[in-house]
Amino acid sequence: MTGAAVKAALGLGSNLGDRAAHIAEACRHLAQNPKVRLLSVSALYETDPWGMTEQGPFLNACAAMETTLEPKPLLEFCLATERLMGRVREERWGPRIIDLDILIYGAAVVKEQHLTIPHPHMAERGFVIVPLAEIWPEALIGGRSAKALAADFKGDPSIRRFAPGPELTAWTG
Ligand code: A4P
Ligand code: MG
Repeated sequence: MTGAAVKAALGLGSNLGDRAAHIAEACRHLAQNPKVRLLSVSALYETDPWGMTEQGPFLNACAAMETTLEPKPLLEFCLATERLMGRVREERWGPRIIDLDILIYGAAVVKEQHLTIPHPHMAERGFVIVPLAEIWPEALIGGRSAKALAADFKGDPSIRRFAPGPELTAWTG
């Protein structure tokens, strides 16, 4: 990876098929992108569906990385990875084999038609904040740290630690 790298965080979610395998595969794609250095991936959390509640539980995780991709190419990469993995877009907030969201990109604030960073509503979503706080506790969201925001979800039964995150060494050396 050459050039100025920015620290960024992605949120990963899956609620169809082998959810853990889908999250691991998405991380492998990230790790294998020459413009990305994957720093860490959180544990997997099983979380009750938010928004559209008539669907199976999610596995959620967060990944921290350094990247020389600008926000738009990073979004393109996320969408391409979702497509490659066979995601079909049906209803908003509906079931999906993989969802990759850009949560934070350095200190950037982006408000474009197809890209909003920081990811909207993340501070209110335990399924985002709890795994993010695990790997990047000092990340700032609306002036508060991920660690401070995660404290609000302590003991929340809708967010359950499920399994360790994927092993990164196989891809990152
Ligand atoms: N988009 C805008 N900003 C971003 C960003 N920062 N990162 C655009 C990624 N994408 C971004 O997303 C629609 C479009 O959002 C993308 O094409 C991109 O241009 P999508 O993934 O196709 O649609 P979606 O995910 O169904 O809708 P939305 O509004 O993004 O939903 P969310 O907020 O991602 O919520 N419950 C649990 N427990 N765990 C979950 O992971 N996820 C959702 C989806 C609902 N309930 C959940 C979970
Ligand atoms: Mg999404």
